[in-house]
Amino acid sequence: MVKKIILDSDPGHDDAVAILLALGNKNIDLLGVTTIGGNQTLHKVTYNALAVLEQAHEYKVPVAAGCAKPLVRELETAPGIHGDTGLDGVDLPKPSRSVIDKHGVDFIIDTIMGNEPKTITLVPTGPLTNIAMAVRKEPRIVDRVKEVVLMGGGVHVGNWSAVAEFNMKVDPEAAHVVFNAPWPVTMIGLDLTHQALCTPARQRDIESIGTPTAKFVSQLMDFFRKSYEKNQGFVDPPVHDPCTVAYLIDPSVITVRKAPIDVETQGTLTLGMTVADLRAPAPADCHTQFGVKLDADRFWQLIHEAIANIGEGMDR
Ligand code: PIR
Ligand code: CA
Repeated sequence: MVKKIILDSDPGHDDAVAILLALGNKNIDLLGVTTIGGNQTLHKVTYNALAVLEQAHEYKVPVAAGCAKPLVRELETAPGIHGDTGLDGVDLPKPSRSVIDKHGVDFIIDTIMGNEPKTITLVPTGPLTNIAMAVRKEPRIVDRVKEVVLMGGGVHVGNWSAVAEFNMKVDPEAAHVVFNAPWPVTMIGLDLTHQALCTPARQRDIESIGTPTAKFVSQLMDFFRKSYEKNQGFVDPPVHDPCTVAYLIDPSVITVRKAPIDVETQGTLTLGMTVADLRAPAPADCHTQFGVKLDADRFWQLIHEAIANIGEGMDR
């Protein structure tokens, strides 16, 4: 079954791979890309989203710019990971088109309200500001979406503090709104995405496709590898964001566990921590779950197939 999704992202090396996976898989209907200040400023990540689509010769999927800053706090970007542009280290084509004339938050609301109930999946791969704003502006979207599958958080593991993941730490108040709205939320957190490691063998396999898009992904991974070695002490970089899309293409790629999850907004040491209550069993009305185990071979197979499908540019 084809799933209609909105990607809400802050490209970002791994966000770029998530966009390509969504574009290159026939079971995903990418209705639009909304952007959010995160890895870099809104202006830069919006340019990057357009450039990644341009790279894939995709000129129709609308791109709508969302919020430049978190709900309450100042924006903290991640230049140490993604560079000054947010997509350092790759040859980006200059976008031939611009964003649509609608705010990202309104694009999210109008798309959900304008489609049949329970047919749209939200896929946030950056800070949750746009999603929280949409919930506050049009609360009916909570009942109307199919589900939210987000990259962020982790069960008691962090990358931006000892216990907080970047997307949650940048806008903890927005994350609090999203996790506490009673829609189905699947958290693809660090404990899951740290299993999505781009080893040299995985990268060679992608390069073997031999197309411009394959080369582009390999350049993305070269830069991401260096960042992760320098800043996080990893040998191979974890490719976080496409895990969300992979789960939607084939749920068997990720084993999930139900548990109540909330977000810390007050803690001095724990700000932005996603707190999962692992006391079993999860209550009957539990609407949150998190990714536990990744089938890495299947994940990289999906990435490979999507890149191969894009080819020299897709016929769409
Ligand atoms: C931020 C990211 C990745 C690595 C670090 N160290 C910081 C970005 C990715 O785009 C992903 O969405 C999420 N935020 C992982 O924390
Ligand atoms: Ca991201």
